[in-house]
Amino acid sequence: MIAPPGEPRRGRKAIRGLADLAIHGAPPAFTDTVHVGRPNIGDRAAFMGRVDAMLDSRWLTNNGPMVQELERKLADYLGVRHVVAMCNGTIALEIAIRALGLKGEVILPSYTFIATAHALQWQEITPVFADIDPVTHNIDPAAVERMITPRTSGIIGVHLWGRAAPVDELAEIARRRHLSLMFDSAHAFGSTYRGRRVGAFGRAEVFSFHATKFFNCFEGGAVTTNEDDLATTMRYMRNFGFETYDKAVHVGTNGKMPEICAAMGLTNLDSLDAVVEANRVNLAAYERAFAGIEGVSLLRYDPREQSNFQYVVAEVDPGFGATRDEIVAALHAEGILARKYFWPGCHNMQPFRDLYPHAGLLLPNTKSVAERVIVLPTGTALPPDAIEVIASVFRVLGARGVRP
Ligand code: T4K
Repeated sequence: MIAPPGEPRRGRKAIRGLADLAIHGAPPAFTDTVHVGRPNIGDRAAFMGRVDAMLDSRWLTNNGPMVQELERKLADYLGVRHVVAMCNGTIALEIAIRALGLKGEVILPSYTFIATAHALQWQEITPVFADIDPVTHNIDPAAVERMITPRTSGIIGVHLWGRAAPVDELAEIARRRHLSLMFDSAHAFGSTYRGRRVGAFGRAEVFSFHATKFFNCFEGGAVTTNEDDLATTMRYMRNFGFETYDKAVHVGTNGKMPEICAAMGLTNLDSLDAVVEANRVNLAAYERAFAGIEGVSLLRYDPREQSNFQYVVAEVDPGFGATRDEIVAALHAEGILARKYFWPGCHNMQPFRDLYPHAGLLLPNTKSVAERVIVLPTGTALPPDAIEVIASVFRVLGARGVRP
């Protein structure tokens, strides 16, 4: 359990004015850097036991027993027929996109991690960026509808920050316009939409189990689906297209999850509840610490839904005493590596910036949200007094600005 924040730890400086800030020459609050993506690590002895069993068995990869056990447990947990484990979320996206037969143009938000867009462009499919809802930060169904052309083959919804995308509205558009709908669910492991766990929506959903994710397998990912044939195709595709020895039936790649990653996943699955609880306690502490700071709001999670709370997202109003970038610079100077996810939006990064130079004209909400978000550290490795230090940086900058 993570202790609630209190006064800075003995020896940790208090930040009461500009002179206390590291950007003005004071010593940093943290010499051991505090990261947004610090991995959550389950029971080490249990993990080591699994590694010993794996080494004894001399079965290290290629759909081994631990991968199969992980797939079964994940299918159970997510309430979906098939979980196809992969080596990472990006390859899982690529395989799902190919197995669904997407081509031409596919609509997705620009406000997402760049892997969502790369997975399309890698296969020479045009990513068409639709704007987001400025409140939820998720793709706006009305914007999706506006971007459909005769070349559109599908929609990728992203459950950003672990809050479900507008699943029903997207499904209705996909049905009416004869498009395939899939989800990038990299952030949403354990989250619910209308009480049902994310994982069985659309034709397929894609998870990332990267080290920085709330549930991690070192590196890893999975595609989930209720479609039997699709699952079979993806199983072949992740193994060079092989159906059996000496018989390839599809174009394929190497998307296999190794046993050591599944061992980590099985171990971390056992401490999932404790990690969610730590994130929930951290978020409540952030909410208390930021309560009196005008001009900064923390993203809210719908209390009717389950969430993993793995992202603490602060939004800085334009009228705040310091800009978003000044705050980030001040936090970095204190040894707190807050992040500007997902600035500046995929459409402003290469190759998309050169390929689709006018994409930004239809993305006003993406621009304004990307310019005001700061993602703050959470998770089981967060030092207990970090939240109060972070809030005091915001408080001082909000009241005084950055310049003395
Ligand atoms: N779709 C979406 C919506 C995604 O967010 C992602 C991944 C994907 C698809 C693709 O899934 P994968 O192919 O990755 O499975 C990080 C992660 O690398 C990336 O997985 C994640 N999204 C994205 C949101 O964040 P970066 O560029 O921020 O940097 P990274 O991974 O170097 O580290 C972030 C912070 O975590 C750093 O301050 C260092 C710290 N860290 C990192 C690692 C790996 C640790 O403290 N320990 C560690 O072991 O991308």
